[in-house]
Amino acid sequence: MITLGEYIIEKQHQFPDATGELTQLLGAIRLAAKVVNREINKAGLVDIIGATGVENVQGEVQQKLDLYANEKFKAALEARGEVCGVASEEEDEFVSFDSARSIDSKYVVLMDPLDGSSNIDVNVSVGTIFSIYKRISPCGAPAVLEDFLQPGHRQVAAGYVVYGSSTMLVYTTGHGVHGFTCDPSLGVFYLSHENMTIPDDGVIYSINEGNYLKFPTGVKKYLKYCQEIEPETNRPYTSRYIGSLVSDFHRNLLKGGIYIYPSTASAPKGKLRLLYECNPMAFLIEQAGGKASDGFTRIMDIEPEELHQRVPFFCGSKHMVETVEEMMREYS
Ligand code: AHM
Ligand code: MG
Repeated sequence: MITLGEYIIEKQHQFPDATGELTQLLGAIRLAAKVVNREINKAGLVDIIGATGVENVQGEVQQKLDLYANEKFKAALEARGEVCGVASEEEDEFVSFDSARSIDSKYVVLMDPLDGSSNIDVNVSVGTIFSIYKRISPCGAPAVLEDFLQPGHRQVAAGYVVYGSSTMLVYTTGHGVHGFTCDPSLGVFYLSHENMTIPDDGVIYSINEGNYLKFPTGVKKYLKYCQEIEPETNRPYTSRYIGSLVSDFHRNLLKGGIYIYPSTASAPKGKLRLLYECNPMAFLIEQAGGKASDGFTRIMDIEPEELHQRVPFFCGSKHMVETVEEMMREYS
């Protein structure tokens, strides 16, 4: 039985210039994940579910647990002093940590502290997504916006926590994708899924088909392709959509499949955020052997222009993403 902490320390040698800072940082994320997990598990018991009445920067109503998760992750990251700043889906601006120790640190974290939070009230899995970069600005001064606006291929690490039927933490540092399952009686994450890989072909497609009429033609053609009967290619595929990115991603990673949140007539850039959701998931899926694209371009090659930038998202099994990209090129 290898714990997450032991595993991270054991793998430090993969980084020739390792100083232990990234290990500490991942430790802070692990701690916050446990705290948030405990609170989510109580969601039906205490008066913590339901909207606060506050809207976040995207104009969406925040749930109390969104705020709770945001505060816990920020506090854990600030306390360890291994991060000079954090940008969160729940906050308009990035936050720089200005203690003497923090401004000397070389990492920034971008996160969606509680993704899919509309699912909490109905007891469906939600998640936390995180993405870690080395800062561009010099150490010794507060973080600046440019530290956060880096393309995904510069990520040092990324991962998610899925608060599901069991709670799992899955991460990559660019050396494969590894999953850890929490033993709730001990509050310890144990290595359960080492070197996760996604099959090149899958039979699951995940998309909010209610928006069908607003989709680009390339996506409509692909959905029809998924539904055609052709036993040699295992079609028709199976439709599975939880509406909680982390959970849909996690299932597709294990079983093979594709997740799509395309542009729509009313949301030309899609819904998901490049920095908090798409880049970390793209890093993970590529490390697992899959692909992530905006329909035309590799997600991790997109140069971000603003913190809350949205982007269409096609992510999953390599051949499935390539097929929909072909249709996007042909019809869109
Ligand atoms: P959120 O960050 O506000 O929770 O929104 C992101 C979520 C994803 O988890 C999910 O895949 C998607 O929004 C679902 O959107 P829709 O309800 O439009 O299908
Ligand atoms: Mg989100």
